[in-house]
Amino acid sequence: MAAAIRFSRRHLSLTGTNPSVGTLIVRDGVIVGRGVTALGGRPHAEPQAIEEAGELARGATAYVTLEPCAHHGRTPPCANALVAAGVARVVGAANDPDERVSGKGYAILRAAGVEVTERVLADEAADLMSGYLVRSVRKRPEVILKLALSSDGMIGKRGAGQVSITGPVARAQVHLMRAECDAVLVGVGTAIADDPDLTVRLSGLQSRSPSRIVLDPSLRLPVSATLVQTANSVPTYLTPDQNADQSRRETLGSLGVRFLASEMHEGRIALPELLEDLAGQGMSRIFVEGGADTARAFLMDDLVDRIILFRGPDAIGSEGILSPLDENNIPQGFEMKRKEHFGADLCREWVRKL
Ligand code: AOF
Ligand code: ZN
Repeated sequence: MAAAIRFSRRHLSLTGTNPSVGTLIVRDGVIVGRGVTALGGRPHAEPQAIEEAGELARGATAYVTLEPCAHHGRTPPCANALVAAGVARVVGAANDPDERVSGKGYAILRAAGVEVTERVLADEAADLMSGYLVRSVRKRPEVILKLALSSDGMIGKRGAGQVSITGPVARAQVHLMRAECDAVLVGVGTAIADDPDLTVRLSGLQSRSPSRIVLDPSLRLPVSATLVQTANSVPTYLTPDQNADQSRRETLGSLGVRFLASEMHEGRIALPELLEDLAGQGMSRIFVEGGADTARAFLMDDLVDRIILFRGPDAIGSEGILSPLDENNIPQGFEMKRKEHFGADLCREWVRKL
């Protein structure tokens, strides 16, 4: 199952609103078929693994990271496909909250005499499907807040633009995290001060840059910003409110920038409504990268599902911008899931229980 879960990671953020599921078919200790949910979400993992296994599936064990589906979508139910292939045993990890499936997939298998073992490494599998699960349960995309803190708890330096707080290994990890999300989101203050790319610049994964969203109700982002200048190659969204300047909007639009209309609430963008729009665009995981005000806004609205803190070894000092959050004031309801060194930096991750 651990191998099936690792395999499922391959298509994370590439399967639309469907989770990226992994299936391994094993016979006499040998993997004879592999499947991962296809790009866009279909076909599902199981039929691909069954096809690869061919006749070898008969009497074999299938490891699936999500309960096999029981509904007739664009493809017949995966539970029926496993039965038809003659699989003797199915080992499942995460349960599926989708009411068309929940419990029904396993019931189809058991009714056909297939031996079923449920919830093997269920938490590990669910962790890789968190976008899908949060979307199902909370009816909005998963919000992942990432902050890089200096040793003295700062996330930047006033007037200094981008300052490097973490080293190259941690930065590569951040790029990988971006690749596994549907969008990266920052506030317009950060977008102006840092002029970031917010892309994935890892060898072999450059095509995995997610969409970029800048919270910018007044369309303050300059046309010369890197985000605007590269909007034709990586989808870039701004969030004008109803008072935003129409001619600016046209100029930005002509450069490929896209827009998500935002409602204002007490002088700030209404985040629940924005997230609803993002869910409507098919997004399941939003990676919030700052700055402090944006992080605070998501935290205050109780809209953060996962917190990732990197701690660098160096201090920034009195010119620093204080982080809204550190290891000692993680909100209630979060559980630490990971503590790992990347070079000289320490990464800790907390997840809010579903
Ligand atoms: C599986 N294997 O690889 C995946 C599953 O719109 P559809 O017909 O593709 O169905 C989407 C639902 O299928 C989704 O909500 C989830 O319950 C399940 N995803 N199931 O057996 C897979 N990706
Ligand atoms: Zn299926």
